[in-house]
Amino acid sequence: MKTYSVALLAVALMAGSTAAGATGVAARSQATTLGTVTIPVIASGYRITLIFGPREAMYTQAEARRTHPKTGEIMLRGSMMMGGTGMGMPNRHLEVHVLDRRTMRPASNPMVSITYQALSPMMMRPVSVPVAVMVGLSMDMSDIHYGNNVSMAGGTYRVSVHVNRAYATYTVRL
Ligand SMILES: [Cu+2]
Repeated sequence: MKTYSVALLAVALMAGSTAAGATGVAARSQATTLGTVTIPVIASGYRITLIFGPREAMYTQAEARRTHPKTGEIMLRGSMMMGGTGMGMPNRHLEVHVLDRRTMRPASNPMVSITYQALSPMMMRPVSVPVAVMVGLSMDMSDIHYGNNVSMAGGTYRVSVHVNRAYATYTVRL
């Protein structure tokens, strides 16, 4: 995804840990404009950046070779969320970039899982995001990231990201 605006006004960080021994970090975006949100946090040797933007077209490598799209993203693994019973059409793109904090280069082959949960206007159960591995069209491998299109109405959400044994929790107002 190309990020056109960083609309984050405030980020608060706090450290945490789980009984399992993973270490985590929480971040909060307090207000946003223009619908693009970028929140980086440092957790256990990783820089884990959550980005929300508008829905993206996502192509397999074969589709991209065949149709030469001009915008969107290439999927290296996984598949695009199409929406379906009980969940509206995807309206946003949720992606997570994972850098090795020491080298600030993409972590190699991290295990990434992502869930989100609406907190308001109505509390909902956590939903897990089918994680695809993507690179923006015309971007190089430094853009590699994890996530999918999602259907998320306006509201406040908690997004939890696990990267190997590290985790980060984000509170986002969309
Ligand atoms: Cu993406």
